[in-house]
Amino acid sequence: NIKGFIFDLDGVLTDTAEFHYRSWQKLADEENLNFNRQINEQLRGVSRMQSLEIILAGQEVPTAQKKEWTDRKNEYYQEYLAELTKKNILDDMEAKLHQLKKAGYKLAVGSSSRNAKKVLKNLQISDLFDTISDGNSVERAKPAPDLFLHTAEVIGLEPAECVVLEDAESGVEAALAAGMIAVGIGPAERVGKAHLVYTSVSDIDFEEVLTKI
Ligand code: G16
Ligand code: MG
Repeated sequence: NIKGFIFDLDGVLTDTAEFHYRSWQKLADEENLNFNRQINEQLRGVSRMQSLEIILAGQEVPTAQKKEWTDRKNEYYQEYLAELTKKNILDDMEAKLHQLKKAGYKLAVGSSSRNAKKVLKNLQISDLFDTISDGNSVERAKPAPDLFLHTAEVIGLEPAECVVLEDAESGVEAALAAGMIAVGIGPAERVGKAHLVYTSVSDIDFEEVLTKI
């Protein structure tokens, strides 16, 4: 019996992936690190430091240097966030959120991003959610189930009562590990392990989600 929906942020409610990409690319160009759009695809849903580790691909770098690089990347990212507005909400997601809320479902955000609250504020949809869990909420990032389990606990639901919407492989894995229903958004190669898959955000049909699972 589904009582709530937990939304990933980047790639589900908004497309900040492009801003993450440009910020990493700028850092990579400055520091002569190998990076491109293809590598960026692997960073979907992955925490900031883990993203740098993927870019470094085993290259050893002192901890202080890594910290300075991730801080700098985040400064570039925050410059993009300053331009973020309501227009950046993906498709008809806001209307869909209002419908679910009206129907009595609990709504939450479960994002790996430490900037999630700022992003939601700029999108002007913070008030729609009963709770917002982000990269600061738990120690272990996706694919660990911790973030989603924490979110369910805060809104007072059992894992099996929650549906998670995710665009990242690591996020789908986290939802499944948490014992929740996973709805994947994107190509099957990426989110095919989910219970139900939609190609894009605009294809999501919540009536169908509720009847099919
Ligand atoms: C998002 C993005 C990731 C990003 C991560 C951390 O996760 O998909 O690419 O690396 O947040 O972001 P920050 O550097 O802002 O803490 P999600 O879970 O919302 O898709
Ligand atoms: Mg995502």
